Amino acid sequence: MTSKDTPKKKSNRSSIIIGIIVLIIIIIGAIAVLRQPGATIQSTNPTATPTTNPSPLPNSQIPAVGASASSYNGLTYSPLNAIDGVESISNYWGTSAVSGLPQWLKIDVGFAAGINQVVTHFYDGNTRVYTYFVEVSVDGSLWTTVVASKTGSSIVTDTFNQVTARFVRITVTGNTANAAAHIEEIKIYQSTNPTPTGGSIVVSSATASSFDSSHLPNLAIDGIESASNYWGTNALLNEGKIPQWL
Ligand SMILES: [Ca+2]
Repeated sequence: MTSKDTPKKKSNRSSIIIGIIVLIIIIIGAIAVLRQPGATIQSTNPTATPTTNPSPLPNSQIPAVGASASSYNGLTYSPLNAIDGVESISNYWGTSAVSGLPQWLKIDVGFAAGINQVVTHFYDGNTRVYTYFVEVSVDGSLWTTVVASKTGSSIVTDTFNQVTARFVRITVTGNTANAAAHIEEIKIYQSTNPTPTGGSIVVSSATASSFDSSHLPNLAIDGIESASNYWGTNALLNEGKIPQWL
């Protein structure tokens, strides 16, 4: 005779089966939760920390020690207003429209400095476009153009190859509002990231046995190669005859 399970054995087996089913449901439920889009799953491959290229250092400003101009419309619009650090439509160098254009503003930084950038804040109380060019000079008499004639409004940044100069002169030749020049502030900078090329080295000054007043020694190292920009001696003077050294 086949023995039949007692009711107690049946009950135990049912409990085990129910327990297994509940466990399976719990496991399936857990997997379903982990597969939800919002579930947090620890990555075994964390994203690498992004690296950024270091930004180049900003150019450093060379303080101006003096300013003069071809003209100005009374002391209220003195050239010194362009270097007083105040950038405001009520504080600027300004000429009279009666005087017309062109008009220039000359900035003196006090020594022959390396200059590679000029930032000009033109009067911008209303819409207007100025036409201008920028020159530099070591001695205030011989000028070299570093920014050819162009147009600009409000704040304009002009960057060029670094040159040695003491003076910066900006000449305003046009203004779409009236025939006058107005500059709230002008700032002069030198590069803090010199990039010599071709294996050359940067030299900061030059001296010579003698020189003509228009052809100073520093003109031989200012980076400008031009028939009007050179060190030269005066052959008409005994001290200027060869031999000469630089
Ligand atoms: Ca000012």
